Amino acid sequence: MTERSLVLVKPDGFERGLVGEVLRRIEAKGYTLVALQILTPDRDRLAKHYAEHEGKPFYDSLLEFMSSGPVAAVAIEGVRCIEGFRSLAGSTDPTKAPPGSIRGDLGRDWGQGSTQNIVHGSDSPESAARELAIWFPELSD
Ligand code: DAT
Ligand code: MG
Repeated sequence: MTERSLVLVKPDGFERGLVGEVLRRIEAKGYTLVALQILTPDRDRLAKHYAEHEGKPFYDSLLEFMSSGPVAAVAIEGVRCIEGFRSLAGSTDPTKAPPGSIRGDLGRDWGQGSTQNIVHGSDSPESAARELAIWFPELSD
């Protein structure tokens, strides 16, 4: 079934000029780009986006990092693209993420307070719907 997912190229990826590389991998996989926006997210938006992590030790530094500069927010579409993009991204810790994945090929641990790992991808259909409404309200019915 065709579905949509939210991808973010985080400030570390944007600063390193990796937006094109991430989009290239999404398109090479065969997913469609539905919407794309460059913006520096404010803390209100990030608090909504990362509500599940509120209260965790890395939460404050995560919001600090994510609001530190421009990100590319991308709505993608394709059959099983939620699961598929998570696979393209690789696991959360870029040191352990497998080579071949975005995080495994392009990310590393910089020793910061929150893990910097190039990309975000929605982790379930429920998360995708919730997150797309936060970043692309105009796409919602
Ligand atoms: P993912 O981005 O793989 O879905 P997540 O939702 O568990 O991972 O966490 C959101 C982001 O928060 C993650 O991309 C990097 C950061 N993070 C997660 N766990 C962390 C930890 N234990 N220490 C530092 N940063 C962490
Ligand atoms: Mg997550």
